[in-house]
Amino acid sequence: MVNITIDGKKIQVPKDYTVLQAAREAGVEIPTLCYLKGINEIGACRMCVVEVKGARSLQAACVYPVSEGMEVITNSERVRRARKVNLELILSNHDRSCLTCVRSGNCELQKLAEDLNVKQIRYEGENIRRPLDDFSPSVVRDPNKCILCKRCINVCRNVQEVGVINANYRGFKTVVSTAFDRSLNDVACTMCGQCIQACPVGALREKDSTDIVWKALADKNKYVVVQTAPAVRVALGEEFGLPIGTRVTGKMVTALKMLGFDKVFDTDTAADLTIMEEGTELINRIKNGGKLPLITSCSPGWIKFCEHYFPEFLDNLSTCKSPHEMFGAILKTYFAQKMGIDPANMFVVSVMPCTAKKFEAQREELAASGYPDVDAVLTTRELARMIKEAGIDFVNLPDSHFDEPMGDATGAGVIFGTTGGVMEAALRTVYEVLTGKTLENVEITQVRGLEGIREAEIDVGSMKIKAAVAHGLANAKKLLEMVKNGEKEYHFIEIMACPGGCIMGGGQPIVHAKIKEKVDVAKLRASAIYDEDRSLPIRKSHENPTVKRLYEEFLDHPNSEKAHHILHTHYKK
Ligand code: HC0
Ligand code: SF4
Repeated sequence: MVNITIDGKKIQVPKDYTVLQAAREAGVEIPTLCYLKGINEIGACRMCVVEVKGARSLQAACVYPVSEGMEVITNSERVRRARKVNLELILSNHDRSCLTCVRSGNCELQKLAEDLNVKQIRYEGENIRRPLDDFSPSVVRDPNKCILCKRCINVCRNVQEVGVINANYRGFKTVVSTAFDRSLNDVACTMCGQCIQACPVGALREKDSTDIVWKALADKNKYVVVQTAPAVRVALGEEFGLPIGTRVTGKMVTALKMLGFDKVFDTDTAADLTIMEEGTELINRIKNGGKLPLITSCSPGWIKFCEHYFPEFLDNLSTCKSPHEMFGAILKTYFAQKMGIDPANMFVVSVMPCTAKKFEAQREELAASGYPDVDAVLTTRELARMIKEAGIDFVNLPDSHFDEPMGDATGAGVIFGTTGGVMEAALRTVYEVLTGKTLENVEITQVRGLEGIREAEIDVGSMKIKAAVAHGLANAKKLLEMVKNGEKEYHFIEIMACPGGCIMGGGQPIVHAKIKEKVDVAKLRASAIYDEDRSLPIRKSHENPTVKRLYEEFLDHPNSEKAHHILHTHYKK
């Protein structure tokens, strides 16, 4: 421990602390912009400058280490002036079309300008106009709004270990871009959207699909169906000021009905269907000497990562489509027949916490009826924008239920939304199928938690299933390397591209860096997911009445020829 003084306040802090950490512990507020705890601590924006007695120049608190006897001043005339000049310089070279920016109201730069009382910009930058990169189906990059904080670069490189974006050129010409300034669509980007989550401003955002959804809703010839992913219901409320981890399932359904969707369904139902198909696939691969480990295939960011970086594992992927794609395929076949609707006139919208799902929906492999299984994907944020645009008072809405005849979902389906959930849901079913016994305690806690890689051995009758879970692509890479080297052997692996799983997807509400520093967003959203599981009367996928009826009336049995045709696919090298 060392003794330091901040603004006259004497405190003791660990000797490996930075001045910023010490100040925040002492309750002293220092503004930050490029700082993102644990991810981007590079002192680039110089918004956190402070005076350190004895040091000639001002120091960036986020990188300056504490030392015994240090005296720090965070709020002098000199400090305030320097911060303001730095901020004005950043603003002088920033596209300030704030009124029409998707991040207006949730922009860290805008907030800082307000907090630092910036009322004019005394400098006029050269303002080089750069082209927008909107060729990716998932992520739009606007270099004119970029403030070069490098948070996106570090998330992509260190958390996802993809590293497709970097700082190109030098000095005033510096731009965050890809190698040779190609589009994100033309490099090995996984479309995970974690860079959007890290961006403090509007330089990175999702490709907007609200217009095509409004258009479909207005088209009298279209039967427009919407489904909502497990993770959306525990985060959508944040867009309307509700606390992180608030469950808004019933309000969300009401809002979707008010927006004019003909049917509102739950992707959780299809998650249960996925468990039937994927659980059967696992049992078959184990019994018949098939390719192991079986690896989950529901996270499209992970699939794209596998295609680019680990093609040798493509045959390990489950052939199951992801749940929302399965649902789309069922809607345009079974449901369309049942309702007497031509699938050509059906428009399926998925509301997802994910940007990669926009890319997935466009994949040619995923069109069982001859039409795309899913026509449009909205992120959680885009749905919130549509609700606001329609003038709906979301917070005060009453609850509604998902529509029949596909309205049943189980707790197993909802836990898909957090890391470890697919594994737990699968094990709940596989255990009962293989042993013929009832699983008394459905909560398989060995696979829960937020450790990057988790392992479990589950007794199922006469055999043990060796399982592993990884979330975040750096962890996925680590796990796959171990499997490749023969260091580890498993029957079943769950991989989710985003750290925390879908609850922390690239399409979820964006939480300010300062809040992320104080609260564990993933933990709060995950516990809401587990609460929802506990609140449901059925918690095992194979007990879902809608799924049972689907097999009786249409699919025959899990992994049947028909199920293979409609619900499965194959990702090729
Ligand atoms: Fe997920 Fe899904 S759980 S990928 O994480 O499997 O995006 O929430 O909708 O499809 O169900 C995302 C979340 C889904 C799918 C489901 C799966
Ligand atoms: Fe990197 Fe993911 Fe952003 Fe692509 S979407 S640039 S992989 S963080």
